[in-house]
Amino acid sequence: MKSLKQQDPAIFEQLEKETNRQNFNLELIASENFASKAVMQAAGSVLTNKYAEGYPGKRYYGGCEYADVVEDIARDRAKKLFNADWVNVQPHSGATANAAVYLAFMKPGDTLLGFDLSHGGHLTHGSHVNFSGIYFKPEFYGVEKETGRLDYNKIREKAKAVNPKMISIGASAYSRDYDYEAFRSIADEVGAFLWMDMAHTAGLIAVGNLKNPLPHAHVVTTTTHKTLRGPRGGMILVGKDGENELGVVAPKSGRVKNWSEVLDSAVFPGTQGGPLMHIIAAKAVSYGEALQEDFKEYQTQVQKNAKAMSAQFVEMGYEIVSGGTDNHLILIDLRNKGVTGKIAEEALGKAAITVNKNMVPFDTESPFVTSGIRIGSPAMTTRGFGEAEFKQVAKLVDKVIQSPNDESVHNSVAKEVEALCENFPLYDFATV
Ligand code: DSN
Repeated sequence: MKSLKQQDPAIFEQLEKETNRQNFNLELIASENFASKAVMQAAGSVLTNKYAEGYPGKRYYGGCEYADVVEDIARDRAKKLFNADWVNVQPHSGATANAAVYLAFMKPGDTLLGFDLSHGGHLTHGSHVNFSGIYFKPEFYGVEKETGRLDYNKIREKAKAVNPKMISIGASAYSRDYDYEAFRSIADEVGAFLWMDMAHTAGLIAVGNLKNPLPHAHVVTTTTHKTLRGPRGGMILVGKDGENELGVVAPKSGRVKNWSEVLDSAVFPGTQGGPLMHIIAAKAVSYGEALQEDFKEYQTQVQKNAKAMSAQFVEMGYEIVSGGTDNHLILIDLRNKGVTGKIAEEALGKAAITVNKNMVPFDTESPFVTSGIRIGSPAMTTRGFGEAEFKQVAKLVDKVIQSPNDESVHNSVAKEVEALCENFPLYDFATV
């Protein structure tokens, strides 16, 4: 068989360019990371050819004996990582994991109470442009203007006022940990399902550096490629399986179903067909990596780096939403610097620094412009950056933000970025 380079030089060329971009840019997007070669080898393996609809031991196709072992290993490792009774590793992404949760627990028109997207929440938690806001009735809680943090008394009041069927926790731009016990008591008070989407912080939770939501939430979803550093994908977990006390019943018999039964059937056949077995293999590899000692060291460094960068920005007069960070990201309100998120993102891109523009709470700009940028430490920590490098990163970002239209600044910062990246080599291949 021909190699990719021989078969399709046009695509291979772009992959080589992308490798070069990843090697020589400062990757500061909080939701991105660099997967290991072993994870990528599994993702690029022969399992891409295999249909395996169903679950281990109960498939709709022959020839699944090796796929079964792979999926069982992935499930067992994930259970161990998060102290879960049950997991489903088949969701193709975080959004499809979340779709399965809606199918399991909500009927069209039911009310969801979620973290406001414009305050740091997520598209699939009730945004009006997403199925979650189209088929269900979204209500939102958000952070306080003065503190940039959640106020649990206000969330309780809101829940009592709107009587949601489900309450969601989890965000893409919230730098603080959550009080899951408070959320659970709110959910119990109004008789709602409690769902935590830990996509951003799963890696930090796995090693015990942030609180584990599994003992408190009825269901937990995650992506696998952010702080968890696996392949692009999703997963659903349940802390304690058994009969669901909120009474989801089997359609024909009327029997109360276990949490695992409700969710397994919501993934397949509810929202997905054949699982991506090559990605499940890669998930298994990444969970194996996450169970090693050095993953705890990595996550601890991710947090130290985010804190060091945050402190450096504060020293330079930047406003960090909520004043700092407990996790892997910071959200910077740029209004006192006189640039929008859009201008900052574009100027930083010209200087080989990749960030994303982001709404800040109570933003006056549109989502296409925004007043902020979100910066994360997971990817560059994987490359070996420590606190000293992250302080330097903050200074480079500042140089560009001070002169967003100055090409000579873009070029000189890009040179500094290149030198920094050369000291922390990443990939020496475009394909595995
Ligand atoms: N789009 C992801 C992020 O950047 O946070 C969340 O799905």
